Amino acid sequence: MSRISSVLFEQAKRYIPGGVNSPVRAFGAVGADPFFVASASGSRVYDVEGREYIDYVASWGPLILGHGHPEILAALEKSLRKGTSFGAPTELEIEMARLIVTAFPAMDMVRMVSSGTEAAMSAIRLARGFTGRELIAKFEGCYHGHTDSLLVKAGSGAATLGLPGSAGVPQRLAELTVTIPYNDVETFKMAMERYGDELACVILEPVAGNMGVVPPIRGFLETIRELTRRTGTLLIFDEVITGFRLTWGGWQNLAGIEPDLTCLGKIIGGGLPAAAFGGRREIMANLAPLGPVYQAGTLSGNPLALSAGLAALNCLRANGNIYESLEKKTALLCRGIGDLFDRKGIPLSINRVGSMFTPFFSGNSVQDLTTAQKSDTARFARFFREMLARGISLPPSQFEACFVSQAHSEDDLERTIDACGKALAAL
Ligand code: KE4
Repeated sequence: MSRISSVLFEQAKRYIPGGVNSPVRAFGAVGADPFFVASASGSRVYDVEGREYIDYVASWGPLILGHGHPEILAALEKSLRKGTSFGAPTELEIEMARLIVTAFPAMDMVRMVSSGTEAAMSAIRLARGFTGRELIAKFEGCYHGHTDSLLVKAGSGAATLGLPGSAGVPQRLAELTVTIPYNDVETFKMAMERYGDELACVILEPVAGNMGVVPPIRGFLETIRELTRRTGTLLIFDEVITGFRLTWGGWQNLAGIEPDLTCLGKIIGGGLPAAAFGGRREIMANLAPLGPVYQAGTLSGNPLALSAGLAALNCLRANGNIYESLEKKTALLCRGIGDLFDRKGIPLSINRVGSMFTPFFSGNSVQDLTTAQKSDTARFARFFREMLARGISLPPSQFEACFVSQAHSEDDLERTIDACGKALAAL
């Protein structure tokens, strides 16, 4: 790592726990210290010593257009001149809400918040308020932000009442969350048999990104939709990553499944803090000030964040073939990487959906958290460090998603594949 980053990291650790404002940034999972970013543009990030990296973190998903997209910067400059925050309604909020409900037919109404955590936390509270039920269900390996009810891990056995997934989460609260293995249809059916009538909601990532990329197996989402409808349990799709990542709208549009509530984030903020949750009018009408479920936020619908988000979404909408282009670029990259691993005889299982992918250091197919955790994380860490040394910035964890953006050129992809070949030779 660069000397200046080392000095900055020591300084940061004096004032900020672990030196970072979000744990994964500390590079703990890859046995290195983080580089400090000075700037970014297009597909590149630059560290404080001027080193250049081709970036596949993309701020953990938001930057589908790349860093510093000119139309987003222009929108921000224009918005800045009018002020930064008012704590009062603006026309931008109507424009964003209208765009979202048009892109997501399952949503009649939407409420803006400032993070994916807030979106999921609020959706859970709304589901509990709407149904009058307390139990909720989530899937192991899915991450929905750090709200207590969702920082819960599986108890003993499948479809059990949860255990705290973090210190500070009360056992009694964790027991209100049922946890089920992802893609495990039979266990889900058993959970619905046992708890269905008590469940306020089932929440999941329709394409998981937080155990690494894990797509739903055939029939998994359909079964969840059918059984939750039968028991009056609300289905919440957490599309914070997948919203506008894989198509205009969400995975729900491609899967033809209508959840009752949807959480959004990342891309809709264009790199600034904006997120949202929305759903059917009869459910959303329970939110304050209309109804009894309280939810609020000082910077919810912030004009700067919405200016950036709307600029990003309008770029995506105007560029009809962007998703096809991202699909092709990411497929080319993953094929190139896969071929190198095959030639080297190193076990690799790449899961890819559209422009999000994870190279699992495993010879097995990865369909859930258990199979994901069988990956050779030590070897992934060495690969991460070798790639970083060759100017490629991957997410610093085996259990995250890499993202390709519109800004990644064919040359970037070729350079990444070339760096991968050299990194493997050094492993
Ligand atoms: P935030 O509160 O971090 O904005 O969003 C939480 C969240 C909710 N739902 C999904 C599907 C998410 O992926 C996230 C956050 N994603 C992580 C990375 N996978 C954010 C990175 C971090 O924690 O620093």
